[in-house]
Amino acid sequence: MSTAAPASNQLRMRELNVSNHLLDDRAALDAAWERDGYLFFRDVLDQGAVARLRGVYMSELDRLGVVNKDDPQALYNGKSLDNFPFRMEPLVERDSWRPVVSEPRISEFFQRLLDDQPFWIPTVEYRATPPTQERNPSRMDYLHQDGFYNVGIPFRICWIPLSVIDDAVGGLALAEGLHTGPYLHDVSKPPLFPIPNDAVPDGAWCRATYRPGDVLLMHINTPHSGLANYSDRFRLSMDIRLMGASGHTPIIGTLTALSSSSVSVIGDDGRTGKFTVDADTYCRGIDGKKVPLEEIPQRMKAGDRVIVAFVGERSTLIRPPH
Ligand SMILES: O=C(O)CCC(=O)C(=O)O
Ligand SMILES: [Fe+2]
Repeated sequence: MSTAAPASNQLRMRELNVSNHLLDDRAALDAAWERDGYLFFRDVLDQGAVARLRGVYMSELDRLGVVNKDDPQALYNGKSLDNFPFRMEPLVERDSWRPVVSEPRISEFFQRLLDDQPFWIPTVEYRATPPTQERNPSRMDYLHQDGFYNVGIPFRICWIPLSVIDDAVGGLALAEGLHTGPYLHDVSKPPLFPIPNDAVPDGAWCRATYRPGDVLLMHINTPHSGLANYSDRFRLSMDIRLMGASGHTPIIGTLTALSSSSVSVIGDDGRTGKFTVDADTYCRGIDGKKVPLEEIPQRMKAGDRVIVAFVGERSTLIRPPH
């Protein structure tokens, strides 16, 4: 299968706006962000740092026997994926994101962009998406707004391609300018509240051919989805969440107590907190599903790693980092 052939009509999507020329112009960056709900930059992340992260993925894929480690294309060799760790758990366990964001040139870029120290939310997905034979008309993996499942953390999604992600490989598609309205998620359909298929007008969809060094920042409420991989290679990307350290950052640390009415946490940065829990607190498991209030105490326990977002005395979100 060639990645040069048009993969699907679906991909007659508009190109993302590129914002490199706006860097260092705070007002212009803010205006583009407000208008589009994203900022896309080409070739701004240190190539060495991106290559090192890609190397971590490739070593893991090689260990799993599904690629040749030195293949710049990450071609899938067709070996069974029966035991494939679809959420790349080995990288999750090793916290593979930390060395990347600690690289001075990477950190400097985000500081320049935010005009603030970057505060990283360790909600990270390491995606090594294999090709699929399935052809479903929408080609969307899962249309969603991160904000719906992360109430009270004003983060930006930071989506980083680690390989060339063209039409065939798919990558990420987003709905431009749809971050300002009410949530598109159907609140009458617990526990995942899916967005109805027709909620996004066709003309709003945008994507690009992504390359190592590029980065896409999305507003927390920008509707988006991964696109199924119709190529013959793995699609490699990492997504992590980011905000300015001077913003209203959540507490990331260890749970010390949890009931259906309150949560206590001790943060890695030394902050502690006790917050009320109510039916609107989005307490979620790793699958994103909302846990009913009465089941909350059974789902997590003292000692678990946790992110707690809050407004005043009230917790808005309790979730495992991953
Ligand atoms: O990369 C994908 O497939 C989806 C990414 C995503 O949902 C995110 O970055 O929030
Ligand atoms: Fe997302």
